[in-house]
Amino acid sequence: MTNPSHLELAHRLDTARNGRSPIPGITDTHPLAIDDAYAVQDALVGLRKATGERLTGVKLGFTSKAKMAQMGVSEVIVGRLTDAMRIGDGAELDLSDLIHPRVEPEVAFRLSEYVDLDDPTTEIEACVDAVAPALEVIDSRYQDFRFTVTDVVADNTSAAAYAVGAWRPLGDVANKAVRLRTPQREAVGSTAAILGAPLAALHALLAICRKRRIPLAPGQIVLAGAATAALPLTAGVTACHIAGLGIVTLKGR
Ligand code: OOG
Repeated sequence: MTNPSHLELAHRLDTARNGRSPIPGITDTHPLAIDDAYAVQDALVGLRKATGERLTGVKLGFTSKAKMAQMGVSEVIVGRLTDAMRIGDGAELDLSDLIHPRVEPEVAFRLSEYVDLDDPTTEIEACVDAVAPALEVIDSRYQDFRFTVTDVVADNTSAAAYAVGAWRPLGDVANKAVRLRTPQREAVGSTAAILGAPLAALHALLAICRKRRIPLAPGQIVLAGAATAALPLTAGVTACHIAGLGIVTLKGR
């Protein structure tokens, strides 16, 4: 792709986020191949790193059938998390910094080991030491949350903010009840919605990080993808409860 460049598209998306002014989908006017979309995401994350932000982990998107159906897509995608997106358990999130935020209940994993992407025998579970309930706030930089898969990859998979509850040693997280409650609405589901089991999401992550050359380092976290469709994030307390893992909250204001 020669025109517009990856960096130019990254600037457009970053300006939309900073100015809280959503833009039309890139693919409304230009074709965008998946490799180019990840190159735009790299450039966008590079712009954030240039302002001093540090990478804190990765997130998967479209790991649940409900999400795929909600957004009309069918492939798992990966985005990057930074320290500027992290909010404490129970902490406030200023909604006026966001365009049209939505929230999702997720399972978070903590990496304790460097993940060797080039070693075919790498077992990603062995690189994870803890698990926690999490809330992910997504905020598409596209008008009306309308995008194609490649648009949303370029937009760092709509990543905006996240909160993680108390970590527990990695145990069985398959088939656990999940409840997301916002001040107005509730969504219930199961961790089975995450590619059948959250550990399957880790395998999908390894495959996609190998392909996209995204390093995974100790201390980083992995958001394994939503267990239900996303709900609008509004003022007040929003909570995600996962059976066996506990609760995490944030307060929109
Ligand atoms: C893309 C992000 C989706 C998930 O968990 O499926 C996502 C979006 O819907 O804006 O994070």
